[in-house]
Amino acid sequence: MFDKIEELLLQVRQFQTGDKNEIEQFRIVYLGKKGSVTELFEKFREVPAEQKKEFGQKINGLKQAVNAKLDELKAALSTETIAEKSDLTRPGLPLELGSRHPISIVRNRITEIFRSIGFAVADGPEVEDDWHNFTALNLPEYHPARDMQDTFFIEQNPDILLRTHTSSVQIRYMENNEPPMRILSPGRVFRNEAISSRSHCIFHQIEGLYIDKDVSFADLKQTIQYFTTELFGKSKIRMRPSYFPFTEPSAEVDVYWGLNSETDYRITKGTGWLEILGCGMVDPAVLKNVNIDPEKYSGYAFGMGIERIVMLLYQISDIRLFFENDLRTLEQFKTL
Ligand code: 2U9
Repeated sequence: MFDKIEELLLQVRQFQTGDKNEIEQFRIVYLGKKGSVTELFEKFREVPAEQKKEFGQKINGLKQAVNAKLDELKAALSTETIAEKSDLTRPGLPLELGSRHPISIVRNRITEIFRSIGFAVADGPEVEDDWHNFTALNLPEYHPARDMQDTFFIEQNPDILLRTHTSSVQIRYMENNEPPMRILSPGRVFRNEAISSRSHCIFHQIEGLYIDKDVSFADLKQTIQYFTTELFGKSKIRMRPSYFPFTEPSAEVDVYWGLNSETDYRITKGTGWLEILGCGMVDPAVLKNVNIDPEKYSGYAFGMGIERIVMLLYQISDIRLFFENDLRTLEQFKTL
């Protein structure tokens, strides 16, 4: 009996194959229901008591040798098949090329236009305090923007909030720099508004600010006209009087889009004119708040919503598409 085990052990150790079926056959011959190792385990009962210990150790050793051989053969088999099936000289899978978000495409185009006439890009925090978002900008205590209805407050007394415009960036910049300055502040802003096809609680703005000696409304108008010509290829603009707490005088700017197509009629409501931004001369009270002498310096500022311009340029009818991150929408901007 012990000789038989030794013989089997030798056979197991010497067994070699690279064939999947033969490996399975090998397993059945030793460990199957009628396999030799299984049969030896069944004989254990008949073994005299004084030999039980040695016999037990031997058959366990044999079983381990079979399992070790099976592992060895299977491992060799899988490395062999990987090597056989792969052509290691083939190039890897191509990486899918992503695309810029339409908001980023248009933001970059706008910043490039202003960069070409000397504006630098300034950045600031999205979580702001009351001073930089409201008080320094001459927004009075009773202004509706200061209401819970319109602003997302994070803390109250002292008030910490999500900025409602990027004007706070310009306040920070003016506090830390000396005129002359020409800056552009693109960024995300937050307003507590109901979400619909044309309004969203998060959107993007670009604001511009120029402070120097003798800056006039004529400078503002020329700059805006240069901008609309570069961005839309349209140089006919008009300015309508308006009101903002931080500019005086203030104006809204319309671009003459024309009435050459049905789309032109639809988007301009039959007038040919499209409102694209707000602007004005920086209010002297704002300059005082950041320790710039309004007797010595003057400046202009303007602001626009990026979504509105993207929707115009690409004829997108629902603002929510910008925030859903649906690849079917975003992929359409791949080549832009
Ligand atoms: C400072 C002083 C003045 C920025 C300005 C506008 C007019 C304006 C709106 C356009 C659409 C906001 O996104 S929108 O809803 N903005 O009409 N913004 S003047 O004036 C400033 C900014 C900073 C220190």
